Amino acid sequence: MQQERLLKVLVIGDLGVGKTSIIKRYVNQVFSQHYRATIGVDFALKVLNWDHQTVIRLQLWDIAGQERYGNMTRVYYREAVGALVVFDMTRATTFQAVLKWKKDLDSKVALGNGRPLPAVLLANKCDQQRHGLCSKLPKLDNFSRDHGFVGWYETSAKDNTNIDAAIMCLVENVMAIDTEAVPVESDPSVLILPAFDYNLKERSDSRCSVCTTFQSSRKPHSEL
Ligand SMILES: Nc1nc2c(ncn2[C@@H]2O[C@H](COP(=O)(O)OP(=O)(O)OP(=O)(O)O)[C@@H](O)[C@H]2O)c(=O)[nH]1
Ligand SMILES: [Mg+2]
Repeated sequence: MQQERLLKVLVIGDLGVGKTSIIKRYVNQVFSQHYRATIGVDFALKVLNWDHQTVIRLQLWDIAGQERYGNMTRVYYREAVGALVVFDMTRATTFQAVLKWKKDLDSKVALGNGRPLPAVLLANKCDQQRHGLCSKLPKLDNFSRDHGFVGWYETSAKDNTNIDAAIMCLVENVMAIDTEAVPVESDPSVLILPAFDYNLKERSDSRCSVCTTFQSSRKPHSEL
């Protein structure tokens, strides 16, 4: 029987680095030189026949790079399972912002097992090799490994270079993660109960980590 999986993937990075263009290239096979800043967030869907048993509904969240939407990212990131972090090879400031975006991501969302979301780094606009800092950019192998990216690619939404490869790399990493690792945002208002160990029933004084704040009115587990 076929199963369907919905994967929410974030596309983040500074203003004008090409996030919308990458998504449009990937989903609609089009590119436009015309720049219109994304307002807040936009969405796109791509259906992938992953294998004989699995259809993936890849939901791409195109997050605006403009600073003014920064305080919304916690909401946008919720329940995401992976991210593309994009910078513009022709603008050094957008590369410097990569770590800011990665930090924002890791501080606001994690997988169910607490691990960071798999993220792939995209050095976009590689068709502009002769402009800006492109030629000065070191190979990003060490950088991406040191900062917890699962991989990195030079991409061009304009020339359709490595867009598919980068997204496939991300999806493969997401799919490789244990299916038990249901993504949840680390929300302090959500109480996650540990598995109950019946062998501990006799030890009425033993403290379970989630109960310590309720010590005064604590009931035995059997009454919960
Ligand atoms: N040469 C070249 N231009 C690109 C490429 N990708 C995007 N652009 C151009 O860069 C500009 C910005 O692209 P967008 O995709 O709108 O950038 P964005 O990251 O979505 O920007 P915000 O929505 O403001 O965060 C547009 O003029 C695009 O045509 C690329 O690979 N090569
Ligand atoms: Mg955009």
